[in-house]
Amino acid sequence: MITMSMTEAGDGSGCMLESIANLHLRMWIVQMAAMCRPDRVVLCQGGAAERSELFRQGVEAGVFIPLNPDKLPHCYLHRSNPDDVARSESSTFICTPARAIAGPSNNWIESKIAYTQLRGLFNHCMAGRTMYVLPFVMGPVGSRLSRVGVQLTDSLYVAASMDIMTRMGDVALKVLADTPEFTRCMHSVGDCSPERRYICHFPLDNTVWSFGSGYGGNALLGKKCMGLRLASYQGFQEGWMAEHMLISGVREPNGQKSYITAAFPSACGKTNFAMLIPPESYRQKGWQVTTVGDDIAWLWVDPKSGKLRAINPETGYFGVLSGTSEMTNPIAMQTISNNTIYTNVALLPDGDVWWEGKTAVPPPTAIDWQGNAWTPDSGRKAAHPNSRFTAPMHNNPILDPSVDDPEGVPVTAIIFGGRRAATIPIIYQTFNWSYGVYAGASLGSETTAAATGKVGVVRRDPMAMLPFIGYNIGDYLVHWFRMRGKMSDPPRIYHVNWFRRDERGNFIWPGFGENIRILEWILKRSHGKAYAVETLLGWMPRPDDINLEGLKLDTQAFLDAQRVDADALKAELLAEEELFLKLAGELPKEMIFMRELLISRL
Ligand code: GTP
Ligand code: SPV
Ligand code: MN
Repeated sequence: MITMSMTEAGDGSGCMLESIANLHLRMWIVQMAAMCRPDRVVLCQGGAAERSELFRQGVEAGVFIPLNPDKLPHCYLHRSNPDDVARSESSTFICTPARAIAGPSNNWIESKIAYTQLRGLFNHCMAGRTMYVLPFVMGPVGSRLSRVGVQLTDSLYVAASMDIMTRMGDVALKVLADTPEFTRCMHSVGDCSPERRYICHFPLDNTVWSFGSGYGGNALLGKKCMGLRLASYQGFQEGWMAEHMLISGVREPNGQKSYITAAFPSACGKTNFAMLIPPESYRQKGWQVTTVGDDIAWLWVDPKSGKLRAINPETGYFGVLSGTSEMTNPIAMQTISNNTIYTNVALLPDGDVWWEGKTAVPPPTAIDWQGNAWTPDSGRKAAHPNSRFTAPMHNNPILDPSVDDPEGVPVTAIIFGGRRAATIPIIYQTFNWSYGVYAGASLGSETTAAATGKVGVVRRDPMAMLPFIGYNIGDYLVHWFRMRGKMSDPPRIYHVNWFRRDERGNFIWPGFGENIRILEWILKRSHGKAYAVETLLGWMPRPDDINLEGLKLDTQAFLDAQRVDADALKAELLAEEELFLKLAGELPKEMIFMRELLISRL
């Protein structure tokens, strides 16, 4: 960590800048500092000593509350501004010279106008504050897809979080060398007011300017902004893909190891699926799941093998706490046992933390996520429903050994899934790549607390990417269809729904670790070793093809959960119009063909 005081030197000639060899970066920092006028500029170089120092400063500033060092070593609580607890999709913009590049699914501002407005907001916004310079690499060092970003921010919380989530510090300056090719990520929390919040992406300039929020996806600019919105546009231009997908490894009892990716919308189960612990009976047989990533996959086709390969560009998890427990996700519980930031959870008298779902019995007293005294009968939640952890992936006891491999992992199957109380079965396989892309593109899911707005409304969320496609959604879908042409052995594509409910409103499928039973069929199908029956929607397992042994769910109940009601499916096809109409002229013709085929089967 190198600090430069701007109040004394002020001419930008301090020792901090001299330690940055890259002149493009130096010049950019000087320009941005001249606009924001911080009192100090601090270059983060990475490493354990610097991490301790960031937290020490954060505790001093009241940004972090240290937690019980015996129960949760090196863990901290952060309380965000109560108006700043989730991604703000209405404040998120794609800024390009012409509306057509952003397409019909994004908020758009003409780029020159956006820069002008933003300069007004950023002007002198860091007076009295420190500007942290955070160079980072997304992706394993040496990978063909890895890229460097540099975030400037006035938030200590963001600096400490980026240190966990990315390969941050000197390593990035080394990879950058003297090229001008890095993503310029400009960030200030401003005054955190939602009216003055703008998360603006400039795909043509490889730039993000984010103002007015300190929350995860709005503020950790390597993640959704660079890792998905800008990367998806770069992938479109360069022939690869950036997707909202987990990546995991599965070893079968015969020793065969395969990798799968899965796209579920925000707060629909990616982290849980990526950290899946199979039930005892499966573990005894030798089933084992390992985590490569839990949120973002960058994918390309290896020209030699014709296979799709994936890397996880991140090094940490920004995961949902609500509902996370020793019962549902013991791997996450272990991962967050040390060196973790807890955001918007309840604080217990002994310096431990709590959130709804952590234990069946709530604690008798706590301080809630906003800092007020709380008891179980105070009539409100102790933790925010979108309370989150920021934890290093190397804490994960089932981390896949290839996470740092620049060559990534080969992908055998792609799974799409949403949160659907009705209509959609637990599992089906799509007939081919094109129909699989159609199934992903027409994915519907109930909205969650991960984004501000109403919760529980079904919306179309193509590939779980609706909020994250950084360019025209029509081009994005065409890109998906075209990727097939590069592959000689494409992954098989499946659709799952862990969230179907019975007439009493209970989840039918037990979910979590038991999802391995579905994964077993998926892998067998992908390797040509399992049967299926053809249905309207796709291929489905016969009742005997899914192992239900040891579950409360019997064969009939499973069949009920798999049932596709023709009327409900017709209504579903109508609901898809929401997306189709919006897309209008941009809709790829393959989408129309696939939909017509489905209608004719109906
Ligand atoms: P983001 O980080 O927002 O992208 O979310 P995510 O997709 O990683 O979702 P996550 O795994 O954090 O799960 C979100 C919520 O869904 C949690 O409350 C989980 O407990 C719940 N959940 C996850 N998997 C299952 C499942 O198989 N069945 C049921 N019923 N709930 C699940
Ligand atoms: C999501 O909302 O999909 C998340 C959390 O993973 S955030 O980083 O805020 O995007
Ligand atoms: Mn996510």
